[in-house]
Amino acid sequence: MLRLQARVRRASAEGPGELKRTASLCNGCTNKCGLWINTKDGEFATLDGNPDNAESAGTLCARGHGFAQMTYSADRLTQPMKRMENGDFEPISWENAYAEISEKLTMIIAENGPESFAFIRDGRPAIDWYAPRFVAALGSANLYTHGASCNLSSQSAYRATIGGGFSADIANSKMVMFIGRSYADGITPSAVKAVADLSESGSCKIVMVDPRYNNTCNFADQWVPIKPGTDLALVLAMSHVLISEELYDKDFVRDHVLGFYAFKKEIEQFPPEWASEICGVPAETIATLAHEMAEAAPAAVIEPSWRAAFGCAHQNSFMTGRAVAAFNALLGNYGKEGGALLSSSPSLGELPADKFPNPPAAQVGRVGNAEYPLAAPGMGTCLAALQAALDGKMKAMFFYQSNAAKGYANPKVWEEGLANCELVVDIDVQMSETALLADYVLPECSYLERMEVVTPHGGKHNTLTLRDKAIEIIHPETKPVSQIFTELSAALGIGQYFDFTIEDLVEAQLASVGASLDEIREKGVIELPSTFEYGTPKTFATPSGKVEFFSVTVGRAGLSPVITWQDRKVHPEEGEFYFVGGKQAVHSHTMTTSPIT
Ligand SMILES: Nc1nc2c(c(=O)[nH]1)N[C@H]1C(S)=C(S)[C@@H](COP(=O)(O)OP(=O)(O)OC[C@H]3O[C@@H](n4cnc5c(=O)[nH]c(N)nc54)[C@H](O)[C@@H]3O)O[C@H]1N2
Ligand SMILES: Nc1nc2c(c(=O)[nH]1)N[C@H]1C(S)=C(S)[C@@H](COP(=O)(O)OP(=O)(O)OC[C@H]3O[C@@H](n4cnc5c(=O)[nH]c(N)nc54)[C@H](O)[C@@H]3O)O[C@H]1N2
Ligand code: SF4
Ligand SMILES: [Mo]
Repeated sequence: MLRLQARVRRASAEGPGELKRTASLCNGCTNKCGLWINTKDGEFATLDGNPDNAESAGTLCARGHGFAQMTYSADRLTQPMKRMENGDFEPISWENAYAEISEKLTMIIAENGPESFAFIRDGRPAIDWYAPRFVAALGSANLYTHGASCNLSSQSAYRATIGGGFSADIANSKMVMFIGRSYADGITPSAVKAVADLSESGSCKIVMVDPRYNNTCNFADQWVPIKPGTDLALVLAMSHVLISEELYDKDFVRDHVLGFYAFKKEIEQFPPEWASEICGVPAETIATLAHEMAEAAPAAVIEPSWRAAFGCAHQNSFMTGRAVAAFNALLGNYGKEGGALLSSSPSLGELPADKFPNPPAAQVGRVGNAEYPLAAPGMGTCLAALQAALDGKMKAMFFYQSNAAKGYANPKVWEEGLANCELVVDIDVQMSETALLADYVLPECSYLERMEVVTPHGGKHNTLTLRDKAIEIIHPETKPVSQIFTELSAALGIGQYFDFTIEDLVEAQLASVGASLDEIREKGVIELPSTFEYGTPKTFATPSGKVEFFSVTVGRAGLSPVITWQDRKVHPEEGEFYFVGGKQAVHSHTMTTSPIT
């Protein structure tokens, strides 16, 4: 665990000396909240939320404040480490680490093909730029996020049903239903503020569907306790009410839905009384919720949720995601004020090909694509890579900023899979459980000590944000991700794809949209032209261009093409309990909780 409190070394924010501020993004979790890092005499002093950041709007959570201190933590990795035959780790120079890793990886790929190498990471800006390039330059397509332990199922379901993700326009909603999503526990600070403001305004009915009374229930008008893993029954029954009582948006369905009649027929068998038996929510409550949502539509929405309820946890998570997307379609709320807004992201322009040549696309498919054809392509399923390792086919695995062996569930199986590999490399800031199973551990400098690629954000505003370097590197043998990939690639003979500094890259990215480094440093954000406007989308990015209540693609993958009931896989025996997982507001996954000695 990164021990933060006792070892804080902060320049006093008060007293003589000027505070210098540097634009950055928090690295305490996936949210990437915008920050100003205040330093004095080269040391971290304080940080402030950046009010110009369109997503976090100046808000930060307690973790964000505390996490900055990790830079000075005594538990940081300070030099590259190599696991010896007896299992102990010993320091190794960067030069030797690069040389040994390169030799082993080159041999593995030569003997077993590029499909025997996989890269798994927590999808964040820098690595999202470097890893695809690195993996492709080696001829592999095996790039995965940690999504299989987060929201791969719901994201894949939204992709199959509406062509991509969506957000809930809660500030303008008259009724919002959260299904297993707690802003105040699985914190997004700006969202906590939004839901608190909404609660105070009294203009919106907030419904919280959760087996436990989570911390966001304090802002809710109604808590709907439900049996874990049965949310699909609730959503199908609410759909049944809308359709059987003709309360759905008929114009939207006529123009934008594929498979409505198949779905209508299918869910005749799923009235509230049926669902009540399964999910434990009284039939009258289900019917009333459906009536109220219809009344408030189109300014009514089921929020997309994130992890626990149907992000990945249950066998029916994918089907639940489809049903949620379909219910929103019945409300006719896509693109509408207070409804469900389709996700979008601005693109940067092309980078000059002479300086930033693109590696050719891999000739082999990604391991797992055949077995899991519905997995969102930007994520893939790392469980397929693990299975290949267990089967002896995946020989080399790289991890970046992700602790699979502790946090992705089934740690013993990960341990077994990694033990089967001939080469495991982990890039981390501390000796995580995955690092402990690696052959080489490469220490990154902390996020205060590095500049990273520019990050585009979409939504109502199109913006670019920057994580800039706020302080000099403290431990001289730690390096930023950009430098690690440039140097490792050179050792691997693929250096031509990384022959630039991070400053070159950031400047080229900014130039591609007519912006400059000085400009983004001044506000920490650059506003790009916005294309957002309310209104029903003309088309959805699905094969039919419609919201697919019936999907040929899903049918081909061996699942029911029409959205229907599917049970959770495991049920407690008599005398056993359901296991419900959830975030704690003060912790970030394993990185603040796992005991490392
Ligand atoms: N029981 C349970 N399991 C869960 C969850 C849960 O709620 N309960 N949540 C799930 C979810 S939603 C997710 S997204 C996953 C997340 O799972 P992971 O992606 O594994 O995230 P963490 O556990 O936070 O591990 C992040 C790792 O990155 C390292 N790190 C921190 N800063 C840096 C840096 O600057 N550079 C580098 N290179 N490394 C850094 C940390 O030391 C840590 O080892 O966990 C999932 N697992
Ligand atoms: N404090 C903190 N905040 C974080 C993170 C963190 O590590 N720590 N990580 C970030 C990340 S990566 C993510 S993915 C998000 C996750 O954000 P959330 O998805 O909101 O987080 P969870 O806490 O995993 O789950 C939310 C709620 O789902 C409930 N739940 C569990 N099972 C079920 C079920 O079957 N049905 C229903 N209806 N409810 C259920 C739990 O009781 C919990 O209150 O949080 C982000 N914010
Ligand atoms: S939610 Fe908290 S920990 Fe996560 S990025 Fe924002 S401030 Fe950092
Ligand atoms: Mo997550």
